[in-house]
Amino acid sequence: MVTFEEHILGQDQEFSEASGAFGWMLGGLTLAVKRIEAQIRSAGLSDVYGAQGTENVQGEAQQKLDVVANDAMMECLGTREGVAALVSEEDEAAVVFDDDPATGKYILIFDPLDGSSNIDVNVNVGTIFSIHKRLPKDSLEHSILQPGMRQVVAGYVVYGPSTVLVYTAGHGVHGFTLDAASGAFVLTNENMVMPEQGPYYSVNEANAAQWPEAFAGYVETLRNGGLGREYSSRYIGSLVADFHRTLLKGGVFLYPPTKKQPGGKLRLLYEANPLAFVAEQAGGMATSGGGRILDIQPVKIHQRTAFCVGGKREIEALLAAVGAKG
Ligand code: AHM
Ligand code: MG
Repeated sequence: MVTFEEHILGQDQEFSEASGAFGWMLGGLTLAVKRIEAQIRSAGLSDVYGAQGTENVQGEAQQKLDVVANDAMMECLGTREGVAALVSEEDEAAVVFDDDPATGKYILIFDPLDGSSNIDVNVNVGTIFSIHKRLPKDSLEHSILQPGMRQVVAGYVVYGPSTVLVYTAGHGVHGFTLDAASGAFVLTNENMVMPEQGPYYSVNEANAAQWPEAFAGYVETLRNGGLGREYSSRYIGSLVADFHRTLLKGGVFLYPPTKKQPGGKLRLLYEANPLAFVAEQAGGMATSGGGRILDIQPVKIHQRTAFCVGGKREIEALLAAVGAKG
C-alpha cells in the first residue's frame, strides 16, 4: 500500500529534502479533506444541508457545508509549519500565517467545496487545491499571483461513491482512493493519461445563446460529427466531477464566456489552474480560448476566466475554431 504522502515525497528530490515541513503540510491537507468527507457523508443526519444565510466574496449564497469545509481547511492547515498563507474561494483576502520567507515556504490556494449547488441533492462535490512556493525575494502578494505554470503541486478530491484524490507535482498524474479501513488515501491509479479523444462533451447548454459565435460553432461541430465521432453530452455542474470524468474517459469540458460573464465564470487560481496543470500532465490541454490557462498572469486572487479543458484532439479543434494559440 502506498499512501498519498509517501508517493508525493518520493516524487521529487526537493520535496524529500524539505520533507519535514512539506510532509507536515500535506498531512494537514489530507486531514482537512477527511474531515470534510466525514461531514458530507453524514450531512443529512447532522443538519449541515442548506444555506448558511451569508454571502461569500463573490456575492454567492454560502451553503453551510461551504463554511464547514473552509473552516476545516483553515484549522488543519493554518498551524502547519511551512505554510505562509492560505487563499480560499470563501475568503476575500489571503489569510497570512507566516510572512517570513525563511520559514513560510508554501502558499496553498483552494476551493474548499466545489459544486455546492449539488450538495442538497446528494450529487458529487469536491475540493480543489493548488500549491505555490513563496518567492524568497518577492512580496507575498506576488508569490500568490504567480501564473499556473509555476504551481509545484495541484489536485483535487472528488466526494463521490468513493472519495478519490488526484494530484500532480509535475511528474505525471496519480490517483488515490480513501480506504475506510486504514483512513489513508491509497494509490489506485498511477500515471493517469487522458485519452486523446473521448466520447463526451460537457457544457451548460442553457447558456448557448450567450456564447460567442465561435464557441457555439465549435459545440455544433461536436454535435454534428465534425470531429469524426459521435459525442454524448454529460454535465453535472460540479467542476471536479465533470473534470474527473473528462480525465478518465476523455472528451472536453468547457465553460465559455457568456454575455452575463464575458470574462468567464470559473476562477483562475483555485479552479482553472490546478485542473489545467493536472490535464497537461495527463497529456490533455487547457485554454481560456484566448491562450493557455497556465500562462495567464493573474492580477487578483478571485479572478475569473473562460475555461476549456480536455483531450488534445478536442482542444486543438477548439483552438482552430476560436482562432487562439495554446
Ligand atoms: P462553486 O465553486 O461556487 O460551487 O461554483 C463553481 C461551479 C462549478 O463546480 C461548476 O462547473 C459551475 O459552477 C457550474 O456552473 P453553472 O451552474 O453556471 O453551469
Ligand atoms: Mg468552485
